Parts: sequence; structure tokens; C-alpha cells
Amino acid sequence: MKKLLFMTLVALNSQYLFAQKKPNVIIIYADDLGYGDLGCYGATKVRTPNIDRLAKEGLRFTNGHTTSATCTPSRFALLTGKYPWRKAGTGVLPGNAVMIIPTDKPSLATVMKKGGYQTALVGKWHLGLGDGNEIDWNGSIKPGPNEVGFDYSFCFPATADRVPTVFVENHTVLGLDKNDPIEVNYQQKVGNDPTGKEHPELLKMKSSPDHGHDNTIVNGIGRIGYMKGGNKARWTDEELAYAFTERAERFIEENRQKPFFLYFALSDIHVPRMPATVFKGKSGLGYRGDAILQMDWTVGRITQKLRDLGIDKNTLIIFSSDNGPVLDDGYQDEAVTLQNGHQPAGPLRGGKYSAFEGGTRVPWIVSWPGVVKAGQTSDALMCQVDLFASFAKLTGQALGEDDAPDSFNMLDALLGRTPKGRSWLVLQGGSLSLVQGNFKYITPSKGKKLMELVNIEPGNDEMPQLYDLGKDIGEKDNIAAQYPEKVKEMAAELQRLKTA
Ligand code: NG6
Ligand code: CA
Repeated sequence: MKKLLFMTLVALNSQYLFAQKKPNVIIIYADDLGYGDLGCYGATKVRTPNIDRLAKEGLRFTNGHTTSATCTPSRFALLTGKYPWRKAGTGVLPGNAVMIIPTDKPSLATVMKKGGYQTALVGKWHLGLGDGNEIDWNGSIKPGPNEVGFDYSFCFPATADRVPTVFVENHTVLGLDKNDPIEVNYQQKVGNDPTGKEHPELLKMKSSPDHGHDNTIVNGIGRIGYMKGGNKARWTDEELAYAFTERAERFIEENRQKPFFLYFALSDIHVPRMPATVFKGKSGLGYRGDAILQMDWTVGRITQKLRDLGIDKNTLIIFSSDNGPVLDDGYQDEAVTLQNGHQPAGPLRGGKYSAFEGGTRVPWIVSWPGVVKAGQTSDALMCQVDLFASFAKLTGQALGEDDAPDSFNMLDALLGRTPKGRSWLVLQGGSLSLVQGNFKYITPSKGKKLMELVNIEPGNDEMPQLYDLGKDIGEKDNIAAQYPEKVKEMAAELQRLKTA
């Protein structure tokens, strides 16, 4: 009897240890969500109770970063553990681009797979597909997410404002009628579908003047790029959040007995913001605010699903965003006119596309009930490029020398065991910056000081910029002239890191 009890205790204990070691991991990656867009980061004009709850039950970072101020490079860094500016061709990609994640090197997903996880990507991909030969949208689309470590993938290829506006499930376009083949072209019009440019009267949401977004019209919205065919396979914008959430829930449910890794890359709150009808008009801030409510609903569905399945305590969730916020990113969706005092970047200067903090400092929440202490805030300097090495550590793996060259194991900071983050970080906005402690140095660059179309300061200046983020989080006071030695030292260090 005693022995039995002992064995049971050992078994329970090792199960507990196993549970501690191999939590399910979900990265919920919002698109273009700013530092000030959530209640738990100070927003008062829009309510995000589900995400706020995640923060309340876990850890909220105040100095968490993406590597870059746009989507493709940030996602590249997340999956490869490498700074995107080290590799040419990692800027915002069109919908028919070649895949830029190498298939012959480990990715975040292959690491998790090797660690014994079932892996999935659900949502926005935007890292290219295929190997350089023209993509056959009507056949098998390879290589893609499944070739870089995802057992299951359900995505759209680029952004919601770029063709083709279809779901790709593993290697095939979902719901494709073979008699209505898809053709995609980013140079010239294909097929007879009306374009936004020729037929603005057909649009249910107008594009903003001069932004483009006036090629093929799908679901009453002009897109970037031209497509023909695939009419039955085209999604409607209003179903995107639901479709992604449903697929994510299904993956969680099917894999609830195993450790799983879900990279859940939301389309919200990127343009075109055209949320499900039930969210339209709900926030009072236009469709951008409504998309925030929809995003919060998505998070609520996922956390509820985990609770329903009884696996919430064994699931590590990271919620973050790929870059900072933008109001007008190409469509007249009232984000500007109905802003109503909402500050999407909070106290930060700049936004999407910017070298200022608004470009890369984003919401970053970690929850793992019972392991990550509830209600913590950390001001550790964090970067998504480090998730690669941190997850390798979490799953008990050593990285090869050439793997994830820019990724450091920050697991202790990630789980709130230490307040110490990185001591330095390179960030990519209009130009490169280096953060060291409280100092931030921005490389001189010639470009415009204001991107008029999006009304964002990209951080360009022909003179070096130096800010003390400890005192001046809004980067208002350039102190480069007062600290010439510091400027020289940081410029040299950035140069060294670039070639290291
Ligand atoms: C820009 C688009 C913008 C958005 C962005 C990508 C124009 C003028 N603007 O080029 O609308 O699609 O690319 O956003 O075309 S990201 O979040 O995927 O990086
Ligand atoms: Ca983005």
C-alpha cells in the first residue's frame, strides 16, 4: 500500500514536472496593434477585457519590442532568430513573393517540433510562398509554412489588402473550383474583375487618395495587386477573424493531449479594417476600434477554449504585435475622423514604419497560470527575436552555432523570474537604432521627416539622434549634441553589430 502510494506520488510529481517543462505554447500575434491600443496599456476609449485579463493573470512588459516597424521583417526575425536587416529582400512582401524563411535551417517551428510539439500556423503569413518558380495557386503550393516546421497551416499568403484573397490550408487553396483557376499579377491587370481605380463607385470602403489599394476589387474593397478566378475561394473580410479563430480552436482541441505550439497570427487590426458585422460601429472609433474589439473577442475565445478543455494552467500564452500603430494605412475607414482622443501609440513618438519607439515598442503579455506570477509588470528590455533561443531552452534544446544568430535565451525574463532584460538591442524603423540601457541612438538618414500619407514621423534626421528613454519616453529631446562621445561610441557599436 505504502509502495503504491509512493509510486502514485512519483507519477503525479513527474507528471507535474513534465507539465512544467512542456507547456503548450501559443503566440497570439496581432497586426499593427500599438502600445496604447489596449486597456491594460492605458487605453480608455476602447475596451479590451479579455486581453486585460490575460495581463492581470500574468505578466505585462512595458519595454517589449519587435525587431522592425513593419510586418514581414518582424515575422522573419520571430521565426528565424535573425535580424531581418542582415538579409536582403525581407521588406514588406507582395502576395506572390518567394518564401524567405530558409527550409534548410531550423526555424522557431522546427525547434518546437523537435522538442516534441505538434505545431501550427493559423492566420497571416506574409513571408512568401514557393521557391521562385511561379506559384501555381491551383496546384500544390510549396514550399510554405509546412516546409519550415508547421505540421498544420491555415493562412492567407500576405496581407488582407493584397491579393490573392484566399485561404491556403497546408498546400492548397481552400474551396477552389478547378474550373475557375486563380491567376495573380502585381505588374498588370489580369482578368475582367473591376479595379478600384476604374470603378470607385463599386467600393463599399474607399481607399485613401494616393495610397494605391485600387487594383482588383474583392468584397467591395480595392486591393494591392490583381487577381482573376478563384471566385468561390475568395474570403470576405468579415469572416476572417471567425475563420482563423475556428481553425485555431480546432487545432487546440485536436491536440489537447499533446504539447502543442500554435503561432496564431491575427489579421486584426491591419487594413482593410472590415470586421464582422456584429462588431461594426460598436467601438465608436470607426472600424479600427471595432477591429480591436474583434481581436479581443478572439483572445477571449482562445482563453475560454483552454479553460473548457482544462489545459489553461499548462499553456503559456504570449500576446504581442508585429509593429506599431497607424491610423490611415490606405482606406477611408474613419480611424482618423473618429479617433476621439484615442492614442494608439500611447506616450510614444512615431508609429508603424518609424525608428521612434512607436514603431517597435508594442504590447507584450505573457501568461502561464501557476508558473508566471499573476499581476506582474516588467520593464525588462525584450525582443521577439529572442523567443527562438528562449523556446529552445524551454524545450531543453541546445542551439547549433549558426542557428538563430541574433537570438538570446531570455526565458527567465520572459517568465518574470528576473527583471533583467537585454542590455542592448538593434531596432529597424526608417533606419537602424541601437538601444543600450536608457540610451537610444538613431542612425542619421536623409529621408523625409514626415510620411504625409500615413501621418507618421519615420524618425529620419540627417543629424545623429540620441534620446534618454528613461526620462524621455516620447523622444522629444535629442541630446546628441550634449553627449558627442556617447553618440560616437554607440554609432561604432552599431556598426560593429551590423557586421558581427
Ligand atoms: C504598405 C501599404 C500598407 C500596408 C503595408 C504592409 C501602400 C501605400 N501601403 O506598402 O497599406 O499594406 O504595406 O503592412 O501600399 S504590414 O503590416 O504588413 O507591414
Ligand atoms: Ca503589421
